[in-house]
Amino acid sequence: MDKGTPKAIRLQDYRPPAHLIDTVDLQFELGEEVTTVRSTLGIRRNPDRPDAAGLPLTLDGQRLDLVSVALDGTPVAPDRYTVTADHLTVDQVPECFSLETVVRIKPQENTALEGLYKSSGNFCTQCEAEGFRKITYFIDRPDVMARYATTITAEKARYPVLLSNGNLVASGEHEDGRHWARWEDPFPKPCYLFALVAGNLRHAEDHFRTFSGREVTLRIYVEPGNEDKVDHAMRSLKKSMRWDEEVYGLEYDLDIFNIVAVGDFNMGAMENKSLNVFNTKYILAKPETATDNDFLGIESVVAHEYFHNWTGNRVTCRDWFQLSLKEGLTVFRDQEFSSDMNSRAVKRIADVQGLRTVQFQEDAGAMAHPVRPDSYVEINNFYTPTVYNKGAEVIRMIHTLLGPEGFRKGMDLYFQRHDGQAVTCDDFVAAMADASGVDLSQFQLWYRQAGTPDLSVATAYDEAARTYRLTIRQTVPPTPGQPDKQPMHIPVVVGLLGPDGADLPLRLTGEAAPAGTSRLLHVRKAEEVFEFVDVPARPVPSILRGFSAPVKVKADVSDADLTFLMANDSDAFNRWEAGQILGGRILLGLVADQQAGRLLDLPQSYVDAVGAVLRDADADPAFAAQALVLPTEAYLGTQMDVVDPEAIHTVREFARKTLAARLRPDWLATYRRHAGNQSFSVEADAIGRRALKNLCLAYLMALEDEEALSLCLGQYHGATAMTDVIASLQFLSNSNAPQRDEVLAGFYERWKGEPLVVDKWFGVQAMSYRPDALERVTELLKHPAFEIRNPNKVYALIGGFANGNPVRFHDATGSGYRFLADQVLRLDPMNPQVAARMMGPFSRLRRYDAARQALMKAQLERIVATPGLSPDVFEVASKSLEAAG
Ligand code: B3K
Ligand code: ZN
Repeated sequence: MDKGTPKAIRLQDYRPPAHLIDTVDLQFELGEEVTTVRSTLGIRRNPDRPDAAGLPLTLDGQRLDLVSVALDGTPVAPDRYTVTADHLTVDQVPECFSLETVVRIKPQENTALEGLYKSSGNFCTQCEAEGFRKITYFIDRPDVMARYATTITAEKARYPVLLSNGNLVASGEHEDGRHWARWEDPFPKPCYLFALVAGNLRHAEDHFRTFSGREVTLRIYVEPGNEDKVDHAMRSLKKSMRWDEEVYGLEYDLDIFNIVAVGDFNMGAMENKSLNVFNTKYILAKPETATDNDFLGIESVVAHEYFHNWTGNRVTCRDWFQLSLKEGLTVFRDQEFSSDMNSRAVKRIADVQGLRTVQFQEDAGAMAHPVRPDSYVEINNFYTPTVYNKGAEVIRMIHTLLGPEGFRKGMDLYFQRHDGQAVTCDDFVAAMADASGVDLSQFQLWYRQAGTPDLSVATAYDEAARTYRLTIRQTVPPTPGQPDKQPMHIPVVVGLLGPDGADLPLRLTGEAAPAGTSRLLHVRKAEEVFEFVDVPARPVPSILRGFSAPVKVKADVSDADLTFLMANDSDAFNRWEAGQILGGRILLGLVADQQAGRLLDLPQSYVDAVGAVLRDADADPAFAAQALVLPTEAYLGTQMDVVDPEAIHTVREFARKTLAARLRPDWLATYRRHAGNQSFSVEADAIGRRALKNLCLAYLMALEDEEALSLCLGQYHGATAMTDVIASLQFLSNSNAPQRDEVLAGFYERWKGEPLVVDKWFGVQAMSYRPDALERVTELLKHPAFEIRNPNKVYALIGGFANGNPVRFHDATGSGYRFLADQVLRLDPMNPQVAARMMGPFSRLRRYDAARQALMKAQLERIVATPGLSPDVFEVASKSLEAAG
């Protein structure tokens, strides 16, 4: 680091701000060389900080060229203020005053995509978390909430559209070809929700009538040429607005809601008040260019950002440690919305798979942190699966503990108490507890303790006494900075299946009568025993139904019982889960065989169990498509003490080929049944059929025989929906088919005008498990379509290889590690956020063998020794090295 080691910020050091800002008047002069920002702030001393009298005013500001400072209309003498790289400090300020600053910035040189920057020639902003300080001097923290008025002036020909938060209150033209627009946002907001867009954009318009009868204008702005790809996003927006009214009684609060899609964006999207800015990936879609997953992703991200209007904007975070207050809650809300719009079981399975592969890995690595972290160096490093997805699981557990009505009461109370405020996770939990009367005191450990709890379940049936006993033990593993953990309050939903496969009525010792067939058990102590009475025969236990807590379970359930659950469990999630546990057990057994040099053999009983699911697939194709996927390589890795990427890959491919060969007629028949020409729709059923069909093709292509190849090529050339095209392209890209190179080249020629489709092309090649993958990725870095400044390209090619191709990335020579470190160092000076996000695999080095650890460590040492490193990359690299010991 050039400025010394960056300092950690700690939750325990939180203090309310010394000054508050009530009003903000911004005037932007957007220019090609220089943009001028004039800001007038209405400031007063914070009454909650009586000690602040006499303290100077400290404003945050970075990379700003300060032109002037005036206090209550009078220029401030130079000896009364100080400017450093990060702050503007003004001495001897009165209790209440206005401060006017003028700064110059250069958005066209901003490659970090934080603050005000340009994308495809258009101006746009990204302020969360701390980007506003790169636009103007301000108290850049979320507990400073102000009313904003924004005037934008720019050349009309280049920037016909001028947008900001709130309502357009005036606009006009100058004689020199410039025009202006003034926007006012009536709702006080933290500066991270500020947004500005100026550019040459087209829009689609629609309307929504809220339940109180207000007519809201909805607009989605895109670059010219993309107008034909916004229908799905618009439909998703209207559905989200209706859903939030119906489920939570929450209504939209302004007369206009704008979305702008930009091609260069660090994340998925941003919930700026009434002016959401989106990555094009989460707006643009038509069947020819977008896959089913893209369509589902758009629906959920549009909903997520819309839902933030209440959970995030109306009630916001006191400080960035509370990020999960808005993110965990809003992810939970978008998950529930998607479940209501599509298949609930399939959505739950997909979410749990994501949690287990990505979040569980994070929890086991150097960057492990609680849902509410207690310290950070760079807040941008904490927009993590833990804060978002484990955070959503924490909310889901509260929902389980309170029940749907109790949860709704809690939400109502939360808004009643905190509308317009910046609050903490404790405030949220208090509203939930107070509204429902449920004691959540021990539960709050979920916000404070990092690491994935381990549950072990032992079962015992007493035939004579007709009792069935579950003994559940919990341990929470140590994580960096948290060596010792306390037992958590874990909601474990269970059912018991009788010999006929039906759920048994459940009565616990001491209860007068059975209560339901799915029971919530509260595990609070390190060990708990639950005894069910009146159990007529040895039951098969269905444990953690619906994945009722984000934990790892080890239960003494036999393979035969798992096969029984796969066929009979009334809980769809656990029907899928049983298959995953069984598949995982078998594959991990084979990994041990492979490591010991023993011959691999897949048990016929397992082939039969998979065959049974396959033959029943038409009953619920979407579910079957999930149930027939073998546990992923990443997931298998999380189940091992020392991850062996090569053995895992070899074994999983062996199992895929064996299942493909032994069940070939069934894969083929199922493929054929679903491959017929149906008209395209994104209804859950149609998506499910395509998923099942493509899964069958994946198995058939594992064999790479003539017939499979011809089916695959036939689908590639004949399909119109991108889902089908890209699936066949992926199988071909993994194959040794002679047509492979020609097909890949042809795909690029066909789609080179569509950047989002080109990203898929990069991704497919980056994730190819052919031995030449890294060579190909290295070549593609030089491809004319690859653009290192565009995050989507980086995520597709570099991220696709580092995260989506474990066997090639973890190549024993260390070539993958060297490659990744090179790219991180190349990215860091341009875009630290993206560079740091690429470091994930290094933060998990402890999970690998000594040789790989040493190779990764060497790359990390090279990274930290690089002068001028960003705090973003420095934090991940140094924490990873620390954990490596
Ligand atoms: N709140 C934004 C994420 C901002 C990330 C800043 N590094 C998107 C979202 O979660 O909705
Ligand atoms: Zn969010």
